[in-house]
Amino acid sequence: MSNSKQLFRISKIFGAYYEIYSQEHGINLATLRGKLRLETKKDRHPFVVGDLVYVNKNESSWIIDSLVERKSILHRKSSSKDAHALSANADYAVLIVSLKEPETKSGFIDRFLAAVSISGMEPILVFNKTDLVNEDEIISATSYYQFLGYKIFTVSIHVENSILELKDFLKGKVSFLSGNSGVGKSSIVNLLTESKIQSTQEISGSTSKGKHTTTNSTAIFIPDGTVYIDSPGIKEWGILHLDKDELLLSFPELNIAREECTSEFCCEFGEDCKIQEIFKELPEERSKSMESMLESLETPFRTTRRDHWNRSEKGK
Ligand SMILES: Nc1nc2c(ncn2[C@@H]2O[C@H](COP(=O)(O)OP(=O)(O)O)[C@@H](O)[C@H]2O)c(=O)[nH]1
Ligand SMILES: [Mg+2]
Repeated sequence: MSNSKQLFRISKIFGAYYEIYSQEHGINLATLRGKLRLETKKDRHPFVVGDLVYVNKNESSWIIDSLVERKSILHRKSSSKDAHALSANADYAVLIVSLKEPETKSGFIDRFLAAVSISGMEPILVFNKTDLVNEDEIISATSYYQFLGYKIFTVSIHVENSILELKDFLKGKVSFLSGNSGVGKSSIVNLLTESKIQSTQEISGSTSKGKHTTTNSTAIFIPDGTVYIDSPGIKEWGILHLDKDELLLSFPELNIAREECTSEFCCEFGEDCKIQEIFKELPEERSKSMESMLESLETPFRTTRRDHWNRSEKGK
């Protein structure tokens, strides 16, 4: 009797069921081993989409036995009740940004970059809809992020082959894809996966199995080994899981000042603080972002906003 453990990746989570994938066995449904289920009673979803797990086959059913240590995990947290792990083990956290219709605000980008900075993933910014703006507008939206050292792509679904460079870059890697609604994420996922079934693939939260879904991320597997983890539209990147120091360090500009700072445990942000000095020199949009995020940390509940996740949690 073969009882050897097989390595799978979690591709979807719904209720007590996990959709798991391996190249050898394809997509299967699995449940948790009883003991694991007891250990994790409080936290109903001990696993996150992207997790690698060892799974046993018990007659005809797959039972998840254990979790492989994560190399990265991305969270967002807008309030004590609204906190989610979005994806684990991705190499890249990709934000699809729209240059126009709708224009993604830099405050949103900066929150994303802050959340990703403690995830173990490399942030990638994809500026979409280049066809709707001129060259100067593209440069003005992207150049500062490029200057800070972030990996940037500029694409349009209407410019033939413009996503090939991105596709090539993501090849063989695990990428978490996000963006606020309307930016063109589904269109880009379709081009990356060369399929038109993306929008129909999304699991509806109203099925009995979908009812207890706490994460709607879905992994998509390409035969060449590339993995895309698609997320539902995210309205706000809550950064309450960061402490103040992590937030400051998430700004490469301030990070430099922080390194030069001699009073290692201060961070009071006082009068003759080096960080404060650099802070004054930040471009207006960046300093607004930081101020807004610092304010979120100080008065966390003022910024709480109901969004997609909250709604899907209702009626439990
Ligand atoms: N002009 C232009 N429209 C785009 C582009 N990418 C997506 N769109 C349009 O933007 C709208 C939203 O796209 P969709 O992929 O559904 O965005 P999602 O909400 O992020 O998944 C659709 O009408 C798309 O046709 C682009 O590069 N240029
Ligand atoms: Mg979409």
